[in-house]
Amino acid sequence: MPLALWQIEEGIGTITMNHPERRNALSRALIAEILQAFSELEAAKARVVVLRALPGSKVWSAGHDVRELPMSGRDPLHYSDPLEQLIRTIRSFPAPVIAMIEGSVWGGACEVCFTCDILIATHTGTFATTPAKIGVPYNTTGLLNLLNTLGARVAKEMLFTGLPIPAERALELGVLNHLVPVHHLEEFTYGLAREITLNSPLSIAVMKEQLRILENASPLSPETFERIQGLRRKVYDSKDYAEGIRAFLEKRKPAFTGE
Ligand code: YXS
Repeated sequence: MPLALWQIEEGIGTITMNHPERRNALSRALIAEILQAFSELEAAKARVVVLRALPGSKVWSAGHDVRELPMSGRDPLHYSDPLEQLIRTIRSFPAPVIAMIEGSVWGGACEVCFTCDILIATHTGTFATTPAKIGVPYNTTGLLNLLNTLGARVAKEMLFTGLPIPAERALELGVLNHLVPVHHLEEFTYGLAREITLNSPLSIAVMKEQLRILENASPLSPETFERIQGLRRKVYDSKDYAEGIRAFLEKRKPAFTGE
C-alpha cells in the first residue's frame, strides 16, 4: 500500500499521507514517497498543492520517525536528513503548498506544517514541538523557522514545555490562516486552492521565492554559526538524547539527568 497518495485535478495537486498505523510518522520511506509526489506534481505543473492526512485522522503526523533518529553521537537533524529535505522541498516548490490539518501534529511535523504557505485546520488540530521530550538538539533552520512563525515567547513556551497548543490558539497566534468546522474543511480548502489556480502561476512562484529569500535574510557570522553548532553537538552527544530515544522505544517516560 503506498505510504503517500497523490493526484491532480484542474491544476490542484493533493498529497495524502497514508500511514495511519504509524500515525504518519515521517520515516525515510514516507518522506521519499511525499518527495516523489511533489516531483510528479511539479512536472504536471500543479498550480497549488494540498498536503493532508486521510479524512478523519486523529493524528496528522507524529513527527520524525523516532526509530530512525541516530543514537547519540550523530546529528539527528543534519542538513541532508530526509525531514530537512522535505522542508526545503516545500519551501522551494514553485507553487503554494496548503497544509490541510485534521488531528494532532507533533515534533518535526510542526515544522513541515509551518513551512507550508497556507495553513487551514479544523478544531481537532493541535501542534506540539517536542525536541525537549526526546532530548533532541533542534537544528538552527528549524529554530529560525519557529521564531519566524511563532515569535520568541510562544516558540520558547512550545519548545520548553513540549505541550500541544490547540488550533484555536494557533489561529489567535497567526500560525493558522483559517480554522473551519470539520465538515467544511475540504470544501473551504479546495475553494481557496481554486482561487489560486485562477491567478498567474509565474507571478505567484516568483513572489513565493522572493518571500523565502527575504525570510532568511538575517545573516549569521561564521563564528555565530559555529557557536550554535557546538551547542547542538553538546546535546546530541548527551546521555539525555540516548535516554529520550530509548524511553520512546520502550514506551516509558524518560528519566533525564541533564548530562
Ligand atoms: O508500537 P507500534 O509499532 O504499534 O507503533 C506505534 C508507535 O510506535 C508509532 N509511532 C511512531 N513511530 C515512530 N516515530 C514516531 N514519532 C511515532 N509516533 C507514533 O505509531 C504506532 C501507534 O502509536 P500509538 O499507539 O502511540 O498511537 P496513539 O494514537 O495512542 O498516539 C498517537 C501519538 C502521536 C500521540 C503518539 O504516538 C505519540 O506521542 N507519538 C510521538 C509523538 C512525538 O513525540 N513526536 C516527535 C518525534 S521526534 C521529532 O519529530 C523531532 C526529532 S523533534 O522532536 O526535534 O521535533
